[in-house]
Amino acid sequence: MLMIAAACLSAGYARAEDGYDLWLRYRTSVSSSGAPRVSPRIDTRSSSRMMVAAADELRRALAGLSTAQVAMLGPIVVATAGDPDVRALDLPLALLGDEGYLVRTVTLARARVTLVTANTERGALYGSFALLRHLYTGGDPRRIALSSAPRVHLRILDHWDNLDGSVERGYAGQSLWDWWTLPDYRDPRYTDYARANASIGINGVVLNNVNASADTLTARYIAKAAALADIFRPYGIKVYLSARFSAPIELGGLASADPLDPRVAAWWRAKADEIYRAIPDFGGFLVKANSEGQPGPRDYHRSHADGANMLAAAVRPHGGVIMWRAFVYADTDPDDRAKQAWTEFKPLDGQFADNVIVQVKNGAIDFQPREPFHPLFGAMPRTALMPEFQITKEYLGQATHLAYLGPLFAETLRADTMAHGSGSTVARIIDGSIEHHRLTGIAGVANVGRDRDWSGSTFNQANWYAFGRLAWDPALDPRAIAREWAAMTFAPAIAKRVATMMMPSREAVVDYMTPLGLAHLMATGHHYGPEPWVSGLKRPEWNPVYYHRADRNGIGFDRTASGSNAVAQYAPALARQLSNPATTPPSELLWFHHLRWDHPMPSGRTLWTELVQRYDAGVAQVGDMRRQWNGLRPQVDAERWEKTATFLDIQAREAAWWRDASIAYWSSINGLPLPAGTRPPAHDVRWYEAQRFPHAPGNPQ
Ligand code: BDP
Repeated sequence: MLMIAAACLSAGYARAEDGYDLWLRYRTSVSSSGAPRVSPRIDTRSSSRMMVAAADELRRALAGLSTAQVAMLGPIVVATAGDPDVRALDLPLALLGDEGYLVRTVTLARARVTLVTANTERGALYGSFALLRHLYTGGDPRRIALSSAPRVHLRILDHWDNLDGSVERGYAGQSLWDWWTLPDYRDPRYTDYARANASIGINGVVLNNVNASADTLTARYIAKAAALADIFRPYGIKVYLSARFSAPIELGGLASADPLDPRVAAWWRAKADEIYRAIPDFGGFLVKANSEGQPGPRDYHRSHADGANMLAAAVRPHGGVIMWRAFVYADTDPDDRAKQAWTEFKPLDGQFADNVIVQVKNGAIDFQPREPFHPLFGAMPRTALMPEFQITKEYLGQATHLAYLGPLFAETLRADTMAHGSGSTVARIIDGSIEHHRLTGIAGVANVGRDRDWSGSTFNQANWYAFGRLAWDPALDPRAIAREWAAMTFAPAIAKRVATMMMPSREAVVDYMTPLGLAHLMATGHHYGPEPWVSGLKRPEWNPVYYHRADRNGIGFDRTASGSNAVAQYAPALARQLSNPATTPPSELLWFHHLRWDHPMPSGRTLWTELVQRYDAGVAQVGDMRRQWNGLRPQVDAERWEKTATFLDIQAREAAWWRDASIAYWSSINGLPLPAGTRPPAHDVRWYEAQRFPHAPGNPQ
């Protein structure tokens, strides 16, 4: 027995890491233990729950630093702008707003201290986390000068969690919320979840699926939401709920949910009042209406603005907001799916109440590995818009594929809409700097579940992290974010190498799944694996063939004037560029154009040869990541290394599957020989077509 224990200890068992600690790991290397070494002096000058949370975090984190580092840091003072000592220092706090922070080495009462300050306690909490980030990414504890304020107000995680514990498009186990034992049992994980969010500046959480059950709005579930809100409050996080538009019928016994019916409006007002009695700082509602079978105002021939504004009036007296989704495509509308949200929403510009923010997916279809930015950005200058990203990787290999999404998020945020002259990037539209909206926001569909490592894999944690950091400041560099994350998640010494491995990973997925602007070729329903051949489903836009339009002569979706003319939804200068294959970025080519298989590419190759080459590049990149990960083995703890290595093996196998199935299918359509030197697919297309994956996760029926 003793011998076993000793063996476990020497093998590092006592320090086994399972990813639970996320980037709040508070160890400076793989081998440091995190055991308290020295008690630093922390003076928060307030005993509010928020300041207690900040002090707890500082204490916990400083315990992982060396005695020398803690000594260099000196005492830490956390105080808001009203504190007389802070006032005397005359610091530049004005521009920090109510969430920004300033962390500095200063002299207070003749002693050198590290001061964390802000206009509000929430800012001071964020400043405390910024200080820890500085220290755990290798920053100097002696001379600290950090300052930052978020550029976007609502930084929100959308959970697609159902009341039965399942998670739509969730690949990290059951819902984190144990609805059944709430509100009584307050799992300590809820607090750890809040800490993680606060550390990256997330200040709102939508608790339930956009395909919402009306039960969420019953007194029983409001009490459960209130318990979570209470746990999250000291971490600066507000709770929101997805609202089912027809709830007045289902819960209220009304005959209709017509937004212009005064009884309906009164029902929602009473419901909002009830929620705010239980959750005084409730954030508001997120609504998916008239989308994929959900009820909405269109059922009563009212507009999306009518629906949103009616709800907005209900939450307005309490300071709440309505996040109204623009993810609509009607089964009756035969037009290009990519055009439908713009067609429906653009005419409503200027009609939404000022506590409504329209939530627009990053691209016009659906969270694909790559999509051009959604044409609504820049097209509704009199409406507050917030982008919606999908952190959970429904279409990017789900839990097992390593795809760092920082570059995907940044690509959308940096895209130039040209709507207000060149340089009117999506980031500058949505942060209010161009269109001057008071209400600004960014949402990400969470990848968090009850798995021990929260996100299904260590590297999926990086996507949660990157989302928060970019929501705070959309101008941040995704590579710098990857390094920061890797330094804290593993160790500063390997951060650069880990980031180097992460950076091309999303492009690799694009290449082996949907290269050159292809989209939505995934299997039906669960979206796991390739099914570009599917053509028999009821609605045209459910079929991959709708998106790629491949035939003997060519491939791609003509969205120019000779096709659906979706390009015309972009600003004229951009539309002109996108109308011509020669001035369309090759990465978006087949999104906008239907081209012959022998279309000459800028590389000098034909389109067919280039396509095959992209598949090969994607597969090769995964092999490369796997090799790089091997090289990192000595510097990563065994448990996290092994799981990642195994997942990379799965990814390598599945990347080859995607490549082979796709090439087999395209060649069955175009009848062309494989480009010289190409490895033939392992099987013929019929073999791939016969594969079935019942019970694939994330697809609750
Ligand atoms: C798609 C998902 C579906 C969601 C829908 C949405 O496949 O499960 O309900 O988006 O965003 O990506 O509403």
